[in-house]
Amino acid sequence: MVTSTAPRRALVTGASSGIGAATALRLTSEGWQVFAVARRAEKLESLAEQEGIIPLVCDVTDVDQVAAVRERITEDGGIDTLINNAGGALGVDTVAEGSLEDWRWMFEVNVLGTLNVTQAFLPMLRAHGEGTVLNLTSTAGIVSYEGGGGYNAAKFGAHGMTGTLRLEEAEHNIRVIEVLPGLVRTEEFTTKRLRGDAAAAEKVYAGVDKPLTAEDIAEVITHAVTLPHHVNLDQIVVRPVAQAAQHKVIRKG
Ligand code: 8X3
Repeated sequence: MVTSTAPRRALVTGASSGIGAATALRLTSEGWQVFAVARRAEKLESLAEQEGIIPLVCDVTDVDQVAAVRERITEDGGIDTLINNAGGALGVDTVAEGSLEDWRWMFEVNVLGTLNVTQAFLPMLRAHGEGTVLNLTSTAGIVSYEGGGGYNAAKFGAHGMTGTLRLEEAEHNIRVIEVLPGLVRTEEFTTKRLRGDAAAAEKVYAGVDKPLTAEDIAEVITHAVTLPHHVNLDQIVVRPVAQAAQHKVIRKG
């Protein structure tokens, strides 16, 4: 049942840093109640200081842990919005040389983790009557690039799943939004992808005038999920002006 005057309530995955953390903070600043999910308890601690954020430690790929989170959130009044942000990239290897293990991890977190959390919360969102699912994919989910390898494959997978979900859930009045960021500079994404090589990570953004920030994406997400429920921004591709296309990045200096 829809109670339109009640504060909005969201679950944000991958909330311990980057886009997830920025989104949790931004939504609470707009009066939302946010359940912030991440694997790393210590990284969630600082978020928990913000009024309106309830931190929950959970690995999105673990069925039992996600079920426990759902129970906790059910007791606490449920959610109307699910933001599947958890994900990531490992490696920039060619397809010829990519590691099966890296690919498996990327499929686990980007595709199967999103599937697992979505399946757990769909009944709650259907019962609410005006549910929203927002999946953070990537421009890597619609454009292949050399070295994109497993990340391209995983994000194409998440992109495909998001489209299917939109078709299947419209009859339950669930809107499904996909946000596809391009070059976003966050504290962890590229460093993790490049296995801690900070100098190589720095080169990704070298000379780029204003790569996007986590806060930029949080603003886009907040806009999309606070529009009237019948308005569905199906797919939002967000790039910095300096990245006119995946292969065309303007660098100065
Ligand atoms: C991140 C965008 O260009 O690094 O999802 O693949 S890119």
